[in-house]
Amino acid sequence: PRDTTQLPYLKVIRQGQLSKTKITENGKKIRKNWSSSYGILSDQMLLLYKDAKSATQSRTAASPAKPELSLDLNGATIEWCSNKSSRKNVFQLSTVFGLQLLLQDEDGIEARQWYEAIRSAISQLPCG
Ligand code: I3P
Repeated sequence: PRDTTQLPYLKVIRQGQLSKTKITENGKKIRKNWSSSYGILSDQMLLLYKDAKSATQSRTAASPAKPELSLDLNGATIEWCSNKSSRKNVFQLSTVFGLQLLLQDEDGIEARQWYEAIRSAISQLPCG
């Protein structure tokens, strides 16, 4: 697949595998459903695709592939949480639109790098 960092419409800060589950949607608690995904972090959004292949299949040169989930980072909050899952290296990302996700990676270093990259992106946005 082609290198998504070359795509002109996104400033890609980090990309790679991570696991996710929604826990709250529109302010309502929902049943967990962990799945692996391929994340692309830009300065304003975290895009979550099913896998790396679907992330790089753009419809046209000017429009990116549609993610399963796209999270607006402006005003979002992020925190480590050890009490919301039996999994290790879990952190929670909450958007202003009432969506709460748990994100996780088995590799503690990878998880910390994701956490730090997202935290830093949030802090550089107007409401961060
Ligand atoms: C849930 C599933 C989740 C688990 C969750 C269970 O059961 O096993 O993986 O979350 O735990 O309720 P079900 O498949 O029947 O919905 P973790 O893997 O994050 O621990 P929870 O109820 O303690 O959130």
